[in-house]
Amino acid sequence: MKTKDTPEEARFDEYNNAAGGWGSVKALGSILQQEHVIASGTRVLMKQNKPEGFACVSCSWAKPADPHLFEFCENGAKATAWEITGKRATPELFARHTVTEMERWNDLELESTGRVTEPMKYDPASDRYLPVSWDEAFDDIAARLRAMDPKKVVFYASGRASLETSYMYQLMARMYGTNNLPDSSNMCHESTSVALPQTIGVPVGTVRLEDFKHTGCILFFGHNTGTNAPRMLHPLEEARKRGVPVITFNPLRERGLQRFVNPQSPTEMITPAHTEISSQYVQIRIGGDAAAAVGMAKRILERDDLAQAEGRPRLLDQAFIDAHTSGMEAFAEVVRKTSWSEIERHAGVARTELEQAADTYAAADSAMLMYGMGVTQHREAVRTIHMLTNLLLLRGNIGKPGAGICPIRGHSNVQGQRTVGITENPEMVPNDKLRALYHFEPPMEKGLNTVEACEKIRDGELSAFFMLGGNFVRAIPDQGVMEPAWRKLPLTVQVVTHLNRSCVIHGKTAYLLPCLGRIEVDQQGGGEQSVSVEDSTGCMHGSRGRVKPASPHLLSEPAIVAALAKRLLPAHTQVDWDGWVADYGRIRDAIEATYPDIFHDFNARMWTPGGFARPLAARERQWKTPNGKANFMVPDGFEPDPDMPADAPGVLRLMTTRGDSQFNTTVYSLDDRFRGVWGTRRILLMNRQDLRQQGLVPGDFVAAETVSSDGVERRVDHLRVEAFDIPAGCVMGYYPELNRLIPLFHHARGSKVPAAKSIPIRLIPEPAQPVLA
Ligand SMILES: Nc1nc2c(c(=O)[nH]1)N[C@H]1C(S)=C(S)[C@@H](COP(=O)(O)OP(=O)(O)OC[C@H]3O[C@@H](n4cnc5c(=O)[nH]c(N)nc54)[C@H](O)[C@@H]3O)O[C@H]1N2
Ligand SMILES: Nc1nc2c(c(=O)[nH]1)N[C@H]1C(S)=C(S)[C@@H](COP(=O)(O)OP(=O)(O)OC[C@H]3O[C@@H](n4cnc5c(=O)[nH]c(N)nc54)[C@H](O)[C@@H]3O)O[C@H]1N2
Ligand SMILES: [Mo]
Repeated sequence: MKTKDTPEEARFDEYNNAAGGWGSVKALGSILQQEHVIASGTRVLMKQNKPEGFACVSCSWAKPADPHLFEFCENGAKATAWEITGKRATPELFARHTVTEMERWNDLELESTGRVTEPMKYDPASDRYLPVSWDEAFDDIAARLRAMDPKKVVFYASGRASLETSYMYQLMARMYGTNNLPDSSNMCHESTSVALPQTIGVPVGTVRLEDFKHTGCILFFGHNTGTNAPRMLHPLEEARKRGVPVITFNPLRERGLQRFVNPQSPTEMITPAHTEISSQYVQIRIGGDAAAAVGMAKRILERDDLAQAEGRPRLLDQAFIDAHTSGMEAFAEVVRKTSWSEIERHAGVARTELEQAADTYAAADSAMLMYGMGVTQHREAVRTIHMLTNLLLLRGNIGKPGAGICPIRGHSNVQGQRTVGITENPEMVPNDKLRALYHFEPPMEKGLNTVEACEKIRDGELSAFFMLGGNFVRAIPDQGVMEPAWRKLPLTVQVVTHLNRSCVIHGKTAYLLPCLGRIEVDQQGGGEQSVSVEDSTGCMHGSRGRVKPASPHLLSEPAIVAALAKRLLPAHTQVDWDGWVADYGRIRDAIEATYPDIFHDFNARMWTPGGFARPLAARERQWKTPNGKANFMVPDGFEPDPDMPADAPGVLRLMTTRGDSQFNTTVYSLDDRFRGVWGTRRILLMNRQDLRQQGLVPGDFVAAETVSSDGVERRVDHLRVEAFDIPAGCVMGYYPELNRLIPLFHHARGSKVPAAKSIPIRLIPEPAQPVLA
């Protein structure tokens, strides 16, 4: 496999096949081979997302009660192969390479070393990680943490760890004395967690899998489903086959949202048949979603006025609006006053396209709205989610079958981690319950979220950073500023499966604590243990590991948290950490005692086929907002980046997204099959007209430089430009390679999610290299 990224040798083609189909079967075979796990991998995959099996470690999409024989997708299978890989990052590997040497490896090269097998501690004298015993590691980490001010210690979680681990982790942090519990959600769907409680009174989506069977229309904003939640193509395909329109809003014509060949359907596999996933594709400009939603609302209001005047049935669900909502008149007034030319300018599409979308939407008795990072990772993401919700409220599309809002979450348990208390916000924590159950005073001061933690690290104000999974240093913005600051942290501790950039850019004292993955058998004193996760639709699932652990030295995540907690918190003996680890059922009892509404009869219900659903007030049309109503929100403008407008001459708007062969910072290969990019990630995909205006031709090399006012140079050199079907002024490139272009202050108003989808950049052509004979 090619691991060195040499864009000169890359290939580009128009990938003409549909998502799924034989292409995905072939890609699956090659990853099993690459990770040396063909036979075992195939057996293991049959247990993926099955009742009594394990919950996929890739995306968080719902797991149906009646799973397909292959209830996994190509990318879920890749994530499985990556976890059960035959490759090992052993102490011998660490002995062969200094950390400075490993710093020069790219993300793919680092993680391709395989599973970390033993706990390791950084040794400054030899510039190497050396093996350390678990006891020594825990004793030293606990002693160091005890000597620190808890307010200067951060406990990050990346979204994969189970409900059981996450509950223990937040409890340990709070007993220690801090709410510094940021998680990957701070870079992901935090905009949702801020916007939805204001509008409909719940922090999560309201759609369940069964709604796909009843819906009359699906609106799809800013998500690359074929790559990032491929199993969702199944319910989408079923809805399309019933004739349900799917209207997609995306600057890129993503392959999976156009055509899908079901790899599980024999007839589709042998004939060129496929399902057209999108009935209308609105190729919106980056950041144009709020304007598009307002345009659709404008059309609906105009047609509703006419219908009223002519005595025909209304388009608005006035009964719902009257009984359940507040703020409709103020919203309607702004919409009426907003001109079509302003809407067209911001959305970047013609009025007729938005009118067509609005008419289709208004013709359906029920509609669902799904969205991903194309919506949440913008300066004005919260405003956009407000506008999308308004669109649903106009027609009563919350709290009835086949309707609702569906933020498509990222990591396989990121929503669940929030549910059991991983949050920096003490207002979201059942502090009374914690007090009563564990007899301690939980900290009430707001903790640090991701951006705030970065600011403190940059300013040299933190003492330690503990990472429960993830690759924080690589996932955050502004590496040019953050990496040097990171190295000054007195202590970094990482619970990991694979070597990544955060292991080689480390604090002064640094530990790697290798853990079991979810797919591995977890044997404890009380026998084989299982864990649980929450999916994107608020359903909880049990998950049991199936594979022999990658190394006999690994500890489970609950065991790691317990071992540290016992040493860190000697005074709090009320928690039977050892008993919890011996039998995870007892951790679930504790979760149930803390959150009885959601988790009653947790142990009995965790294997319910399709999961058990958490109660969602908005689904019942109960609004847990301050005024007890669902709230229409009034837009305060449409400019996606008020303080960094990308309309100046020569300035382009860059989105940083995932390719088809990665899970976040874990890069499986250098190809992005659906976009026809082979063998490089050092690339910018551009509109032809922009290329011409910049005096560039496809295949040229440029440096990208961020346009910002703070005087800091942010630049990535040697990127190849290629022509692509993307709106003028917009550019696509890959995360995490381009993260150093995002200024830390460039984040969503209200939620502080880094605005990874809209970075104003300028291109600087590289002088052509003389060809040597
Ligand atoms: N295989 C795989 N699965 C994954 C992941 C992975 O890396 N690999 N990551 C997981 C995680 S943590 C997450 S959060 C999700 C991420 O899944 P996505 O939400 O799909 O995230 P991205 O890959 O960043 O793609 C963003 C999409 O939004 C579009 N977009 C960009 N800007 C705009 C805009 O302004 N408006 C609109 N309407 N669209 C826009 C892009 O063209 C792209 O289609 O996937 C999860 N699942
Ligand atoms: N520019 C840009 N930046 C982004 C984004 C973007 O779209 N564009 N997306 C943002 C989003 S949505 C997210 S969620 C973040 C992701 O940020 P993170 O969640 O911090 O990063 P990941 O890449 O998912 O973490 C990968 C690492 O997790 C570890 N790991 C894997 N499995 C396990 C396990 O079972 N247990 C433990 N303990 N560790 C494990 C492995 O060592 C692996 O190297 O990135 C954000 N950053
Ligand atoms: Mo995410």
